[in-house]
Amino acid sequence: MALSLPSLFGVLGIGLPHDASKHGKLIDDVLAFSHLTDAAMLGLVLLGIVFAVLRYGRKHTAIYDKGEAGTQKLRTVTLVALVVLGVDGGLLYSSEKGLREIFWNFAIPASNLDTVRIEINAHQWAWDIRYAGADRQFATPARASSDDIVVWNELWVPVNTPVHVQLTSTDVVHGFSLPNFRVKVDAVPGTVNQLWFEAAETGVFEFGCTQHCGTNHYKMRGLLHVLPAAEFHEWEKRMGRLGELGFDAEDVNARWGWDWKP
Ligand SMILES: [Cu+2]
Repeated sequence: MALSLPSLFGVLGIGLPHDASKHGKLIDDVLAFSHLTDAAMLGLVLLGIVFAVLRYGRKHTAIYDKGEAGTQKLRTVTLVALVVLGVDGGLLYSSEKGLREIFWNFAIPASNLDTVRIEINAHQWAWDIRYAGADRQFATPARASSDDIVVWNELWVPVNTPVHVQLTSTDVVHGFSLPNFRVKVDAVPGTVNQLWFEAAETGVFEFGCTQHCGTNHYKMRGLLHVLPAAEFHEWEKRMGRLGELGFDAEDVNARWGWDWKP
């Protein structure tokens, strides 16, 4: 393991969770920049205070300064303000760039034929998860689809493939969060929200609810399995067959999916 600040934090058990995603670095870089500039500004302010205390002590008499134009003090204050504006502007720019080009750019998963689409119905206190199966059609109250895969609190996705999630809630606001992939979005009753991510490595990762959604909020902990693509497709086929075995054309309540939102 290369010696870096994140790896050192990992050993100490502090800092961000391991980034297992293709684009998480964009978020981490913005955070690192923010923390470094915060630390630098804090350092400068502390240095100034320590210097003033040591240099002047109790002997110094306060001087009132109105900050007249052209004075050295005003120039210094203007320079500091410009640096702060520059840092904040840089942060705003890189955050917006990452969001618009990647995280909120749903044209990326939409234009990839391999993208795995998942619908999630959050409720107190579990995640109902639905995959469309081989026919790529989600079961809706208006349309039966016999091979949908429905699972609880566990997600399976292929590595190096976009995963596009649309989700809603049937009771209160829940928050769907995948810390290892640096994405999260709220599940809100009456509306469908979405996120997408791409796993860069296989493994098992946690996801959870980030809104305190009631007494048993803690139960909304789930596992995300990232599999090699071939293994994922095997899983998909096997689960699709299981879905067909349990399919009941009369059971409209089981068809809680919706037409995929473009
Ligand atoms: Cu919740």
